[in-house]
Amino acid sequence: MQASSAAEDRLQAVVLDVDGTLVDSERDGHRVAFNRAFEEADLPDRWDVERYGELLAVTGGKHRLNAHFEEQGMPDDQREELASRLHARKTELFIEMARQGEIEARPGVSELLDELQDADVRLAVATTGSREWVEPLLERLFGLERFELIVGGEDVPERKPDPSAHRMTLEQLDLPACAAPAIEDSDNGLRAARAAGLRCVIVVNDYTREQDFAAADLVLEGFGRPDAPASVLADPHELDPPGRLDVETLRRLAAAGSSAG
Ligand code: XBP
Ligand code: MG
Repeated sequence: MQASSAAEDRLQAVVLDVDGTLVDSERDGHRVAFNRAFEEADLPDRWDVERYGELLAVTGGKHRLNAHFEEQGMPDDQREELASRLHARKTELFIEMARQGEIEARPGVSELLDELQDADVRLAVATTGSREWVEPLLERLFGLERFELIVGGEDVPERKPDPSAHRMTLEQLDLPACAAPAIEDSDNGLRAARAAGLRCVIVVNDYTREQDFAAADLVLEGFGRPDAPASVLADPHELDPPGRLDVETLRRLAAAGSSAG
């Protein structure tokens, strides 16, 4: 076995986002479930792909509903109640979709998680989504036991871009930020991770491709697979990933993180 270098030893955990990162869940998952909840409640509202993209600036499903109804001028107490009710139903519908296999892992994610586990890198999740659906989804796609820790939207006082979820994750892992880079898909996720001091890899998706990722440590088009390499969109530390996000690249990032602060 190859002896590990000091730089390699610095990567101890990876802090993973769920929505948009491990799974492409927004457009064909949450959006669809929100629309079904509107329909069941006999409401005329429907979120098309573009409208939902605008609303993604608001993190957290209940807050997204509230923002939408606020735009319509609905009184506070009425929209709070409606948003809570619809969000609860949307969550049930999304769990059904997850259990039926309608929400898929992004290509290359399972391979990366396997590789991280084989390398004894700890896996943690820091998400703005509710653990109520996150857990059944992760169970179905990857097996829940892989993840040492899941910090969900209900566990923190503020949602991303606030750094609470990443801070809590680091505290519970009991690791310095340089040992645990984050993987995110959006500017909100990037801001949250960086504000908590974590290095951050961005894997873009159709909703986030045009966002500002100037503060990211690596920006990739996808996770990549040996037979389907992903383009590198930005690589300020010259990590030079081999067409996919792999453990070696994350090790180099952790080493770059500790020297660059
Ligand atoms: C994800 C979210 C979530 C989901 C829906 O943001 O904002 O709200 O859209 O989940 P991130 P809930 O990927 O940055 O964590 O309805 O459970 O909130
Ligand atoms: Mg996300």
